[in-house]
Amino acid sequence: MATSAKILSGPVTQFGSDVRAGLCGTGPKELPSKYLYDQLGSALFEVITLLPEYGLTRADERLLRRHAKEIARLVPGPVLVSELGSGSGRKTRWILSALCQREPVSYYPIEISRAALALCESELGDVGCAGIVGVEREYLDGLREVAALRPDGVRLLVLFLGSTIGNFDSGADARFLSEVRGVLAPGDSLLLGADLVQPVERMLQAYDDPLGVTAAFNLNLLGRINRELDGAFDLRQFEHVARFNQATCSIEMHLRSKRRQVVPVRRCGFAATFAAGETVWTESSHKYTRREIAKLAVSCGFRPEAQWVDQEWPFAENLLLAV
Ligand code: AVJ
Repeated sequence: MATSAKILSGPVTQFGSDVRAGLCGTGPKELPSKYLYDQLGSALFEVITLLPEYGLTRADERLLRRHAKEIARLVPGPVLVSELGSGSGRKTRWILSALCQREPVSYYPIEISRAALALCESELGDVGCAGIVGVEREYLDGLREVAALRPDGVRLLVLFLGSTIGNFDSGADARFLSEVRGVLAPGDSLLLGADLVQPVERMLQAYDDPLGVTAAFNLNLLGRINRELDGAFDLRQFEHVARFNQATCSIEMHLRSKRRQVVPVRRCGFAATFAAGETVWTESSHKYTRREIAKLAVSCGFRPEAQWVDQEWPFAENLLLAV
């Protein structure tokens, strides 16, 4: 390569090595969806939650608002609340305020995105009786740290909202929930939000909106590689693709190369080659059935205590008790 003299291998970050692994092999290219959420990506996701075609987040919030009191009643105190992925904190407000009616609550959002943690802390700062401690870690590492802080006699309530569980590959959702269960003690609980199957056209619209916000959210991953790893992606040479994978019952997002191109990622010291039409898989969003969630929970050491489903958008909130 002519430019090889300019290529420097900087410090290898996890992001850098994941990007290299995802773009360099001979098989299908992929990038982990967790990297969609830098500051710009988190802001774009917030806009997605406002799209008429994307009802998921609003359904999640409606359920939490409507059933917060009941949820609080089903989770006897005192509790320490931790959340896997803080999101903006808007949905969590309802649960925290309901629990706070009873006694002061400590809240530990766990998030690898510092931008998301900051949003959440400012959003929830005024929920008077909740002490907020952001934990900048991968989910399980963070949860282990939080569990170690639990005072005697205090139960853990873990929130895993927004159907982030759907982003794990099939099988990986169960492995992840089992690991979460392994950190918990009997009597602790997990509040799990999961998006449900609906007609394919409606699911596709939610991930390929006419305003192009989801396309921007997806393409921003290449922009992030440019910014953080000194990549040379021309975002106009890629397009957003959303498709439904029948076999895994998930909506997949891909980025498709419009032409053959070779793209240096200078900080990682490699260049990725794309054939015309080649795709990079960036996210899977599995859609569940109600029974599937209950079965999954049981197989991972939880007892389903309650399930609430939204009337307008098929989304299920599940209260699971660690047994
Ligand atoms: C926040 C992971 C639940 O999978 O629906 C939204 C992310 N991706 N539009 C989802 C997302 C494209 C979202 N989750």
